[in-house]
Amino acid sequence: MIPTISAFEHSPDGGRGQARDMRVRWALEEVGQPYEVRLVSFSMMTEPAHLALQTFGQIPTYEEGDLALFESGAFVFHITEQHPGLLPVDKIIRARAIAWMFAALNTMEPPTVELEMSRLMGYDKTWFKERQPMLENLVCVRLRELSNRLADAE
Ligand SMILES: N[C@@H](CCC(=O)N[C@@H](CS)C(=O)NCC(=O)O)C(=O)O
Repeated sequence: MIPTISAFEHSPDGGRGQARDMRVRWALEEVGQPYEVRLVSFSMMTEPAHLALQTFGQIPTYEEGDLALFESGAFVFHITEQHPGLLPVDKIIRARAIAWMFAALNTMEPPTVELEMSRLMGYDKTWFKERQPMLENLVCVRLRELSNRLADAE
């Protein structure tokens, strides 16, 4: 069954189809699974047909036969369960790999998205100059912690 994902027709940064759908495309391509992409406009994202697939009116969405999912992390996890090779088989190592998936989504992504959204949407606001260094610092702290962990693991 060929899955279909949705992506931005035009993203706020002027891109096309290159937002949180990227991680899903990456996982599908790693396992050699062909897929289709439905590009949606911001107005299409508010329509009932899209809201039935994504409660919050966002992209990406994932459809595969009778299965419709939202949350890109859930798509990637689903893909790992359908195809060997992305997650380790050993239970302990697999659990650790899943913890890193959550770390990417819950710990690394929020500050980086916050920083980028502030740059995109807040550059003309009065708070921008004060807030930006705080957001940059938080991203740097997280990246340093990650880099230290990787260095320890080598
Ligand atoms: N946690 C969701 C986040 C989805 C999300 O924030 N999508 C963005 C594009 S990457 C979006 O649709 N933004 C438009 C909006 O929120 O109205 C996921 O990972 O799927």
